[in-house]
Amino acid sequence: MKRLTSLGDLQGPARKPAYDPAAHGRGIVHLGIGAFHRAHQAAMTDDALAASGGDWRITGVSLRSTGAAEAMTPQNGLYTLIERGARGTSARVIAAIRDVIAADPAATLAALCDPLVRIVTLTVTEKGYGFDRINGGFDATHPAVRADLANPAAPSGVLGLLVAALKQRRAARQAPFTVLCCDNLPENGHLLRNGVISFAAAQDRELADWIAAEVAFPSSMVDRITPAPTAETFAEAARQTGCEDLAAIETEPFLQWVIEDHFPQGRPNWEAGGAIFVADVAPYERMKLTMLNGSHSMLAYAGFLSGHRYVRDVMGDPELAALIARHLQAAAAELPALPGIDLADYAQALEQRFRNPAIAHETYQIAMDGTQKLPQRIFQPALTALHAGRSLAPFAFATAAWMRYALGQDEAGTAYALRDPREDEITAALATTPREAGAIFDALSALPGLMPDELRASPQWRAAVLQPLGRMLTDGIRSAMQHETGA
Ligand code: CS2
Repeated sequence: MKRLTSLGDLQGPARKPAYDPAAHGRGIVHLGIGAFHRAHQAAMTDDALAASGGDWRITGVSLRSTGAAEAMTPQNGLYTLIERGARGTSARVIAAIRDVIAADPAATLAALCDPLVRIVTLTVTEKGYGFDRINGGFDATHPAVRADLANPAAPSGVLGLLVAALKQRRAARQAPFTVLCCDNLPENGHLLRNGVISFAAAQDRELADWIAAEVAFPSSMVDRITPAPTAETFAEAARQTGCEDLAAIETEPFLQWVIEDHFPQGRPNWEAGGAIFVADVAPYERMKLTMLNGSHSMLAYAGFLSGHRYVRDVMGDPELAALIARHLQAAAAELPALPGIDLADYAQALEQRFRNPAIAHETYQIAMDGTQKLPQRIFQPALTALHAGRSLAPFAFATAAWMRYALGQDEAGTAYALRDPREDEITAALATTPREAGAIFDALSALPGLMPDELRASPQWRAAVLQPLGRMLTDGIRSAMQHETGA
């Protein structure tokens, strides 16, 4: 079968872009060109190009791996986006990505310095930045941050590249780009702004002041459940396009992007793809992080330990489904009212999405990077529940499930990798710890910067986590879940 290389190759039902890609120049550099970007921002940019044109095609950057470039470069950036829902499957070919740079810091820096680039978007995952999440600013022990601090003229990490590019643009009297974070972090624009400014200040105070005055860092909330592609994804892409497509991605029909409208150098007409522009994204982000992502993390750990490979299987397990409903309700209770949003409806829509029978989303995929995810997903609402005197049980159960998961061995004794950037620290902390709930809680909650001090110091919280964790260790995850649900 012929490889997908141009829109003229397409044969089959997949929808084609409604514009001529060659007629549009580049305006965006995206750092972190994985499945999520291809299912989300690139699709919305494709809609914007079709509706309103503009020079907004994307240079995609993979900072370390070469897989995306190997798949996309021979295809001139084209790929099939497959949407799978309970009502069937549809596909479209996306042409918004102009080229891909892989593991090439010098080429990335050059792209960031192109005066035509007006926006830099990012999906590098929570661990990719090197933020100091407790004190703000950057974490000097993060490997990429450490390397770039030592050698700021030849950076390879996110903060180093952004600061070096802004420095060059300032020296050349070019306008800066707008920096748009699209990772699942609370107030992600502020976090990134603080990280970039403090990293710049470590080398050049004037540069830091210029960035503070001139560069926009809008926050954004992104949402689309996107599993890693499988052989079935590529087979479906071939049916849909008549071509071999090694960059194909599959995702759910749902798509949401809420963005602060602060783009001094202009932006694509992302509204055409359904983006919503608001003055303050923070409450939307909190809603999504604590309800969708919080219940996702809980179901990932408890589901994985119960032997469920996919989220849809978790939803078919009555005890887990009840725990998810309970978690969603508890998370909603910790949120401020959002005009126009009914949180009960939002919860119901999430359960529906998790149930999607056509999406094979692995619990093991969601379980990765727990130390980077739990603070905003679980500990933040746990802390507000503690302050308000509301039940801690749902958040404590999720934390216990993560702690049980962190032992790295399932109930049948099979070992698995945690796939967490702090895996070595976790393993070291647990190596000398007896298999007892209190000892495990103490060892893991002592990981620096993980659990807010106030929560860690609360005897009520400790007791709330120890109950289910103790049951998981002595009677197993099923019995702990039954106890929670009263089954
Ligand atoms: C998931 C998210 O892997 C995870 O941690 O919770 O990737 C989730 O699927 C997305 O945020 C949905 O928008």
